[in-house]
This record gives sequence, C-alpha cells and structure tokens, in this order.
Amino acid sequence: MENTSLENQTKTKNPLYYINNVIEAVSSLDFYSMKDTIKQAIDARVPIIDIINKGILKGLEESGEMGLILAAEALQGEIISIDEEDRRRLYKARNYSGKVVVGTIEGDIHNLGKNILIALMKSYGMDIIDLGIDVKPEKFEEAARMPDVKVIGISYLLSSAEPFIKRAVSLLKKGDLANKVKVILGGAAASYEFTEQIKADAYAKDALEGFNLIDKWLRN
Ligand code: B12
Repeated sequence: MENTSLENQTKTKNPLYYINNVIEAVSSLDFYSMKDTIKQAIDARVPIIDIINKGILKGLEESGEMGLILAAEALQGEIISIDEEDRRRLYKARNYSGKVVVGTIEGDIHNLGKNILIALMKSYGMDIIDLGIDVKPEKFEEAARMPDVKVIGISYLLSSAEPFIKRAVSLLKKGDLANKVKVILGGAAASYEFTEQIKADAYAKDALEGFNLIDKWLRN
C-alpha cells in the first residue's frame, strides 16, 4: 500500500533527502546503492549540479583516501551510465556556442575528477570532446585547432606532470591559438599560483567552479 504519511511526503519532496542518500551511498562505499540513489535524485529533478557537488563530492570527501581509490572506478561507471538523453530532458539545456575539450595530461591516468566535470557539463548541454587520460600536449594543441573549440580543460593529479602541463599551456597560448581558446587547469595537483606562473587562463579548485567559469565563457 502506498505510504501517505506526512513524513514520507515531505521526504519525497525534499531535495536534501535525495542528496543525503547519495552522500550515504558514496561515503559508505555502497556500490550497489550509488547508482540507485543518483538515479532517484535525477528522477526527482534535483539539479545535477547539487547531486554532484553536494552529494557525490561530499560523499567522496567523507570516504577518505582509501575510499577514494575504491570509489574512483565504481563511481565513474555510475556517473557515465546515467543516460545522457535523460539528463538533457530533465535539465533544461542552456544555449552555448563552442566546444570544450577535456583531458588528463601525459603521464597521469587519474580520471574521476575529469569525468565528474564532464558529466556536469554534458548535463547542461555543453558540447564536449573527451581526449581521455595520458594525453600528450601536442594532442591538446591539435584538438584546439578543431572548428568551434573554445575551451581546453586539463586535469592533473600528479605533481610530476607539471612539465607536460607547462608545455601544453605554452603550445596553446602561442600564436593564433592564444585568441581562439581559453585554457583552464584543475585536479588535485593544480594550483592558482602555478596557473598564474605559466599563464593559463584559469584554475578551478573543483568541478563546480570550473563549470561556472566555462559556462560564462561559452555564453559570451
Ligand atoms: C583514486 C586515486 C588513484 C587511482 C586512480 C583511479 C582513477 N581512475 O582515477 C589509482 C589507484 C589508479 C591511482 C594511481 C596512482 N596514484 Co593516485 N590517487 C588517487 C586518490 C586517492 C584520489 C583521486 C580522486 O579520484 N579524487 C576524487 C576526485 C573527484 O577529485 P579530483 O580528481 O581532485 O577532481 C576534482 C577537482 O580537482 C576538479 N577537477 C579535476 N580535474 C579537473 C579538470 C578541470 C579542467 C577542472 C576545471 C576541474 C577539475 O573536479 C573534481 C571535482 O571537484 C588521490 C588522493 C587525493 N586525495 O586526491 C591519489 C593521488 C592523486 N595519487 C597519487 C599517486 C602518487 C599515484 C601513483 C603514482 C601511485 C603509484 N605509486 O603507483 C599512481 C599514478 C598512476 C598514474 N600514472 O597516473 C598521489 C599524487 C601525489 C602528487 N602530488 O604527485 C595522490 C595525491 C595520493 C597521495 N596522497 O600521495 N591513484
């Protein structure tokens, strides 16, 4: 029988209820409920930006370093498997002009953060080209020359990847490309200081900050 109690009604209407379930599933590394709770939140039309930022990322924080290692693989399967069409239908796509290229730099295979950023951007209708992991600086340059590409997002979690980041940014900020694309850096090894030093356009401390900057660039 349908539960019509006041408590149940309030729960099903309150976005926090869904978000808390996501936090709980992710932080306790309950892989089976991760997908379900994320899907339920989407179906309840909780904004994906909140599901990711207040739910998934909060849960990851609470899961600790060991948890992160375990969650990295499991969780991204869930994020990617959320049907793209579904997300586009539920969240009103914004009007963007231009494409975003994203990749993890050469020597680095960490990809959970990059994929979370991509999931967020795709949900709001941005056109994304994912170059994957271990991407050579020259590959970013090649992609930047493609028609309509306006933003290059580079992810890195290893400090040892800094020389490759530096090379990528210098290729992207040279000649005609400098005016064509904006370069944004993110990932656990990225910093505001290094970004300033090598003259990339922006650094984002998390996916939400990155999304907001890119959103602004693609709408101008
Ligand atoms: C999971 C993990 C792994 C997994 C990766 C699985 C995967 N598919 O990604 C595995 C086990 C494979 C791994 C391997 C290694 N790892 Co590791 N790993 C981690 C760990 C625990 C979590 C990373 C993670 O997923 N975080 C969660 C995501 C959501 O956070 P995030 O990536 O920072 O992304 C957020 C933001 O930064 C932002 N963001 C990310 N990218 C971008 C890009 C743009 C453009 C923007 C705007 C935003 C943005 O958005 C995200 C959401 O807000 C970190 C420790 C840590 N606390 O970071 C170590 C860590 C990154 N690893 C580390 C190391 C050393 C390694 C290894 C070298 C270990 C080894 N000896 O083999 C290898 C390297 C392999 C390689 N060549 O890359 C070190 C790096 C140290 C350093 N400063 O150089 C860390 C910091 C651990 C430590 N404390 O020492 N690792």
